[in-house]
Amino acid sequence: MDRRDRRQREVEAREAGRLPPGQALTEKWPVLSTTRPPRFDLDSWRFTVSGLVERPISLTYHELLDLPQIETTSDIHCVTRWTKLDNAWEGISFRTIAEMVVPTPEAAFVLFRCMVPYSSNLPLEACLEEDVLFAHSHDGLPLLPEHGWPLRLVVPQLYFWKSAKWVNRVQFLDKDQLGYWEKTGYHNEGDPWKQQRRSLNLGLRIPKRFRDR
Ligand SMILES: Nc1nc2c(c(=O)[nH]1)N[C@H]1C(S)=C(S)[C@@H](COP(=O)(O)O)O[C@H]1N2
Ligand SMILES: [Mo]
Repeated sequence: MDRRDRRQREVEAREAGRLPPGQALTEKWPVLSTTRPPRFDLDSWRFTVSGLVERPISLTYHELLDLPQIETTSDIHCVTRWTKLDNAWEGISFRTIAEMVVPTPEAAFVLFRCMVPYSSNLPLEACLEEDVLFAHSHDGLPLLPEHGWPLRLVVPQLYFWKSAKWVNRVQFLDKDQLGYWEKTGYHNEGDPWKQQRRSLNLGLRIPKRFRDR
């Protein structure tokens, strides 16, 4: 695809209302990671869900793949201003996991932890959107290690930093606990359509009426 085609696609995406403000279209799939992919042994790898749930689980990769699988197609919006349309994901719906563990009535937030020092946080309600999943495949192929294999979270409605790669621990909580980027001042919500890129209320003393969260 040459540059004019790309421009044209971008114009079309914008007109179709698929490009959030401040975003540019990319055909490539950039890698954005604070670390290298982890080295690990898939046989001893476990996916654990704990915290405010009635039935905590610890699943092997095999057990995870035996759960009902879903396929979704969604767009990626990275806060560094690239958008990649029409990503076909395959994996396990967050809803499936939630049904297995049964969150207690107090559970209102979820913290996603990884095999590397990275985390992201979300309200439980946001996790229960239909197209939120733990993905192992993208466009029909297993994820590459740098894109999060063996398992990554995908939260299409929010900036992609929420979509933790190499996710292996999920904690249901009553109080919100900030993730890796949220702690450094990224917006806690991260809605690309509202350009919720950074939060104004960390580090700086900004009067409450000017804060965006
Ligand atoms: N474990 C982990 N997950 C992560 C990140 C990271 O550095 N480590 N980066 C986040 C950010 S900022 C983005 S934009 C996406 C990038 O995913 P990609 O490298 O597959 O494009 O992963 C998110 N999940
Ligand atoms: Mo990002």
